[in-house]
Amino acid sequence: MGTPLEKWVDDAARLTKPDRVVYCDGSTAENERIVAEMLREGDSETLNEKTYPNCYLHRSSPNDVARTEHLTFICTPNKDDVGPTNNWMDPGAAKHKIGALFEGAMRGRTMYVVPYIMGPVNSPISKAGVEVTDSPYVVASMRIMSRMGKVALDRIGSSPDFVLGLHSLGDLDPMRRYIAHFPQERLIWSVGSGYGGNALLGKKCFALRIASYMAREQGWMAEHMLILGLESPGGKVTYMGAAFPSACGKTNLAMMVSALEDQGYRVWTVGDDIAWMKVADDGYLHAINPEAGFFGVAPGTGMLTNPNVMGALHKNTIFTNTAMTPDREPWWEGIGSTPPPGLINWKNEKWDTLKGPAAHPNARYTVPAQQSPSISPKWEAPEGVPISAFIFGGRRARVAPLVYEAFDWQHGVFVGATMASETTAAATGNVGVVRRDPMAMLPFCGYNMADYFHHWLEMGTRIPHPPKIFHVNWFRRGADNKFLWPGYGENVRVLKWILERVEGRGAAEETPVGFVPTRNALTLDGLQISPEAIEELLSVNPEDWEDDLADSKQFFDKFGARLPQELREEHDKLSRRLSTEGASLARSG
Ligand code: GTP
Ligand code: SPV
Ligand code: MN
Repeated sequence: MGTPLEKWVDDAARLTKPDRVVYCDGSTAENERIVAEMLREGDSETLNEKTYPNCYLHRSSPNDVARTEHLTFICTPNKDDVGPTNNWMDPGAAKHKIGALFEGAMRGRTMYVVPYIMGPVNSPISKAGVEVTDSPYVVASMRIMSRMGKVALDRIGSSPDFVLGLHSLGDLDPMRRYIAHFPQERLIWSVGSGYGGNALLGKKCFALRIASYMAREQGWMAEHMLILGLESPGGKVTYMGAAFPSACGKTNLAMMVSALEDQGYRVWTVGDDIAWMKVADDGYLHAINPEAGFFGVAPGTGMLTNPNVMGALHKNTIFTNTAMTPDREPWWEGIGSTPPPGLINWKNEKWDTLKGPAAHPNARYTVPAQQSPSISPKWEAPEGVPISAFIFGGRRARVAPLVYEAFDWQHGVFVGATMASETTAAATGNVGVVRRDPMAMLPFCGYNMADYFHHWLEMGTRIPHPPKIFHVNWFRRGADNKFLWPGYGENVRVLKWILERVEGRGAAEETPVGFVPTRNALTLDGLQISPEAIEELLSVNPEDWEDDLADSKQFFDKFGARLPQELREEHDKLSRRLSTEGASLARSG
């Protein structure tokens, strides 16, 4: 009796006891009702209807503004299967503990059943999910971020093949907040948070944590990567995937307005946060963007840094925790205008400088992908796009050069596995502390990261034309503590060198860490940057790298014998190359 979906929804309703259950069809009429409900809850308001039609500002609870990694759990029977970098709970114990918080949690509220597809509707790489939630903000956001409603319901039908997600705002008390994943059951339980990555369950919970688990079982990859196409003169487009940790520049790179447009280089956006990839018949790894919208960081986004994003945000957009001008327009630090008198901050107070930033540093916009002027004509291609380069990167004030290329796949996996980055406001906790964040997946890998490294090494043997692997760092600082590299649209200069390397051109110098562009290999015309800055940006300092190696060794040691031997090998090889280099520098110096 009833489909697997209906049965599961009945169970969820028995547990949470909502007043009403609404199956969402994704229609415009339904969205109007959802938005009205969102406005009625009092934490959202309508923005200027002339300049921002169909746009809303949502304010989340001040203690609920970012992902909470310490409250995020992977629940498998065996603790070793989640590894040293994940929080673990026994599935039974988790059901007991978190089940008590779901008990009656939707009393007096509406339970929305949100069926959705991650990925283009007709793509063989796509997957279905269902999120049950009592938050109209989550429903409205999921409608932007995924293919939601009837199209997903039709696909699921009477099949049991979908990822289940149960979400309730609960009482929003961080003491009663849990984001729990049960990968073996394809199940997510999230309670006590209304914030993006904790509450929009199709995104990090499904498309990365559950999907990475499935990908390993099934021989594909789910990665925290943007997907872009770099068009070169003549119109050829080369696709690249780039993994940077949260708030380290994926959206901005994927949507950049190229500084070399007049030379024929242009960037097309396929995705800005997540890539699902499978080996295709042509021997290339093909990537789809499982999402349908962008949940992007607002602060720092302006007409100077990213006109494409700014152009996309003037309609059908939900803003979260931005400030608002007296004209009811969204505002944030870095938007490009001075704060107008009468500005209301993200906490809904009259702002003054003593109150700190007017927008929360992790304020976000949720916008349909097709509104970006840079959206790729291939962004919904069912077969995905063939990936020629992987780019790892992070925020490193020191150590990592602007760009370098790994010697081969195994070395590239080592480069990804030893990535490190300064922490940001995208997660609660300290900001600006360097931590190891392998492949930008530290908070998102749904199983033991040692096994994840194995999977990466294994994939290398299965892809006839594997992507070349690079590492970038837009965030290196000079002695004055300022960024040495202008970033944003100028990053295309680095993409151009990467493209040249992929095509077997591009001048490079071999260093202990990999191939670095020779001093004149980067196209710098039209850019005001001193030769000294370029020198510093491209420099590889053996002493800094020795320190970094000691730190990555400590990180590797956490995994014990489960760490692939190949990574220890690469660590030793780098160590040897550095000491040879250090010795020859000492001789020549
Ligand atoms: P998540 O959505 O959290 O995964 O973040 P993301 O990786 O997409 O980062 P995003 O592009 O939103 O950028 C985060 C912050 O870094 C914003 O404040 C940007 O303005 C800033 N940023 C992005 N690219 C650059 C760059 O090339 N140089 C500098 N200096 N800042 C950048
Ligand atoms: C990130 O933190 O990497 C994000 C935002 O993309 S969230 O959806 O909250 O995870
Ligand atoms: Mn992200």
